[in-house]
Amino acid sequence: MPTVIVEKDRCKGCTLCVDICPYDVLEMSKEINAKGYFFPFMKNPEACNGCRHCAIICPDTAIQVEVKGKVNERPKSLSETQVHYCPGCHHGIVHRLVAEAIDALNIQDRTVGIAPVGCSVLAYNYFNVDMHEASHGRAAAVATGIKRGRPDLIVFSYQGDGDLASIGMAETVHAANRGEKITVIFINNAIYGMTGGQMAPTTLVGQVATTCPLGRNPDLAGYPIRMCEMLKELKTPAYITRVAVYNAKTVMQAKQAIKKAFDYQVKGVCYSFVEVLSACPTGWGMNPPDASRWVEGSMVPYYPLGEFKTPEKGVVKETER
Ligand SMILES: Cc1ncc(C[n+]2csc(CCOP(=O)(O)OP(=O)(O)O)c2C)c(N)n1
Repeated sequence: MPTVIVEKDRCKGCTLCVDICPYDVLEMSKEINAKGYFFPFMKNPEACNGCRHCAIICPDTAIQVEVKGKVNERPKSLSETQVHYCPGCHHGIVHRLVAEAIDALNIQDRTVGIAPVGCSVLAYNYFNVDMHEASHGRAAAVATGIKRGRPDLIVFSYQGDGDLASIGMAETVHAANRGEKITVIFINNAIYGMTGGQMAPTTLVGQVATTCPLGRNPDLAGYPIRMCEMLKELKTPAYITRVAVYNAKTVMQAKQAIKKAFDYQVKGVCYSFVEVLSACPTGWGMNPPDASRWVEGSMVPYYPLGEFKTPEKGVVKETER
């Protein structure tokens, strides 16, 4: 019988695992862990079929599922350090996917990540690769410098929507247009999370933020910027895609996209951009399962998922540039 193994002191009690389980196997404890959070346990072990959805959705890598003696391994490129993100924040899921891609491509010893300013400012603590901090919005410029100086390295930036699409918009557009051979992971949570939930360029029309308490008004703030749609109009960049991580299926699709974006760089193809629609339960004032549902129900209709540009489709070939 499969077993869900919970590292209870890593858990932040977000309940995403309980919510996602298709067989109602898990329940939250009545006691609290060392950090003061409730944590899941198997209330209904015989119902578990080992689908691993709970482990796939856990933002804190607190869950492993043992199926026929095999356990989902923690990626080598992810450090043991507990992420500081709020319960149910999707940053933790995306960190794991990035680390899994680095492991799968066997590039851990030559990968350099650029951490932004925003909630993921401490990303340098969470990846077992060389990391560089950039000032707010400047990750693309720092990545450009490192990649041009050391073309043998695999360079990625990890940036929020305030960092990448607001203060860093110019750097982003020009790095894409120059076709820098970097991989960009863009976390679109429709808000400035770190600074207290202010309106971002990506905040949806009508969405409440601390700087638009009546909801975003396009007469005053314009419409939310769709980065993939904008960047795909440039001739140069190779791979532009939008994914999400609100359920097991989308997490698996995001995993493929992130791996592809790194693989293109390994193969010498230019600029890859992966936008990940992400939940910010704290900034949105929602519980984590509702925040994940809000990504699906409110963000996806405005920010459709899918590939906008791929090198295979012949939009950019290295020799054409
Ligand atoms: C030059 C500069 N301007 C403004 C700030 C304040 N600031 C810090 S993080 C941030 C926005 C973060 O939002 P986002 O990039 O969307 O990331 P999130 O925190 O949501 O993950 C801002 C405006 C700063 N640190 N430096």
